[in-house]
Amino acid sequence: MIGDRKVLFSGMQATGNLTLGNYLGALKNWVNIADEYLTFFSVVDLHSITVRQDPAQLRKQARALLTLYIAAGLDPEKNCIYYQSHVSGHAELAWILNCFTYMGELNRMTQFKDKAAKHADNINAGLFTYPVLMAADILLYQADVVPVGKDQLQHLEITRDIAQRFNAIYGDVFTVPVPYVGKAGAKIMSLQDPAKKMSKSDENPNASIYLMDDPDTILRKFKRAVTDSEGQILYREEQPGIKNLIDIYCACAEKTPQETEKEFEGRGYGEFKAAVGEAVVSVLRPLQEEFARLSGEKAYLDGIIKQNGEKAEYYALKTLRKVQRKVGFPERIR
Ligand code: ATP
Ligand code: LTN
Repeated sequence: MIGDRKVLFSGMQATGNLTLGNYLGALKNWVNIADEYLTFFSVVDLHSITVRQDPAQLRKQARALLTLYIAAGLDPEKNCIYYQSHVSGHAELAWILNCFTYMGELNRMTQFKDKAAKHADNINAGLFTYPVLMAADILLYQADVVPVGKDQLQHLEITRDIAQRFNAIYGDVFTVPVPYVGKAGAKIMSLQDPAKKMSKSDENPNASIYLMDDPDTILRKFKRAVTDSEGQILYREEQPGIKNLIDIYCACAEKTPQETEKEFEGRGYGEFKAAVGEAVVSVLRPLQEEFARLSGEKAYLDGIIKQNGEKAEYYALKTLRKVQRKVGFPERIR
């Protein structure tokens, strides 16, 4: 809480091209619930460098991501949209929280295990302590609610543990946050392997729909999506490919799985896949148009970046100073 307002924090890494999974699992929910909260939406570029990045590319992607937050419908006058690296409190609090987090806890994180396996040549300490930086992001703003996709729930759990541990020693310093997972689209799966989540780092471009894909590409990828030979459009675990397509359709067309089953009863996969493709195209088209328009507004975006960076810093410092005092760092003499 800040004053009498509940706080919402979330972020995304500026790595690679965003997928439909990122949009339906995270960004779309942010837009839906933002009005109820004092919000902070960060482009978490500090997290991005846990995996090796090309500097020019990272800068470009971070700017594109920030632009996309706005294009998706987050008004930057009302929502604090900013770069994590512009607020040094994230790294400072992360250091302190590192000293309240156990190796054993971090060892259990499945994202670490997955990423370590994927980047066996660069298993750096930042990759290992990634969840602590994420905890710092959230706790720095006294966030009550953190909208994320299902894959991030374990990180939310460790954030809560760290906050509670710290509070138990020093009194009520941090708000203990709860995750918010949207109803539809919480876990969009790969179009080529419905057992795997759709991921921006997937090597097979046909596995993911990218937010900037053109309509033909989107329709083609859905046409090629891996399904089964059951031939019925039913929402059940035995048909993971079709279930995933129903999830996507429901999230884009604002329908329930039951309504979708009924709508496509007796119709073939080809027809259904085309309908899913069309639903996705209609959701992405306005987003792409707004993104293109905003990208040309350089001065406007620069103003937002400066203004919101300062706003974030203001709130971040409040918590940081309190934490520094609590752990026993000397008072600052001005
Ligand atoms: P990477 O593939 O590089 O690990 P990612 O695609 O998982 O990245 P993140 O930046 O780690 O993307 O995640 C941003 C947000 O999108 C998080 O809230 C995450 O839960 C959500 N998200 C990512 N992939 C999916 C998905 N397939 N379905 C639903 N939500 C997702
Ligand atoms: N780890 C998250 C990105 C992230 C985040 C956060 C999400 C970094 N800090 C704070 C919510 C709140 C991911 O999506 N991979």
